[in-house]
Order: sequence, then C-alpha cells, then structure tokens
Amino acid sequence: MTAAGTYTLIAEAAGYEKFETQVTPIRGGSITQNIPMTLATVAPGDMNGDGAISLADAVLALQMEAGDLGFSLDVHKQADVNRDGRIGVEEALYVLQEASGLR
Ligand SMILES: [Ca+2]
Ligand SMILES: [Ca+2]
Repeated sequence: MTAAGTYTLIAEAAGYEKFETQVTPIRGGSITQNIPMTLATVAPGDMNGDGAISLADAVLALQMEAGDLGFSLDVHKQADVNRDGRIGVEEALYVLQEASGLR
C-alpha cells in the first residue's frame, strides 16, 4: 500500500524532454495522466541527441546517407546542419570538422 500524499510523476525517454508533474493518488481510485512528449532540442550535427558532437554522430549521418532512410526516431531533425531535410554527407563532414576542432 502506498502512503497518502502527493507524488512526483516523471517520464523520461531518449531524445525527448523530461516530463514531470505532481499527482495525488486517492485511495481505491486511479489516475490518468496525459504525458506530452516534446522532442529535445539538439545542436546541429548532434544526430543522437546526447549533447555532444562526436564520431558517433558522423557514423549515424553516414548510415543515413547509405540507407537513404530519411529521418528516424534515433536521429533528430534539428541535427540537419544545412536544413535541406536530409541527413547525409554534409552532416558527417560538419561533425568531423566540429569533433576535430576545425570549426
Ligand atoms: Ca551526439
Ligand atoms: Ca542536411
């Protein structure tokens, strides 16, 4: 049995902003809570949204280029460096330059 009181409900998912709200359970009742999941803001070139520009991002960009998969849940649209709606060689080059300190 859960003690009475107010609890913090936290929803986290990779690539999304953290959602946090307060809930107060009622004995014998139930709680329904809509959880708006907002895509996390990422820097151009940050394909995996981990907050860093690294070789992993270049690999992801090249994988996208090779498969021409368009965007997937694992790659952020905001990572599109030249805003052409695709992730590809341009993004990989940008990431490599950024990661090596050339930018
Ligand atoms: Ca990254
Ligand atoms: Ca692009």
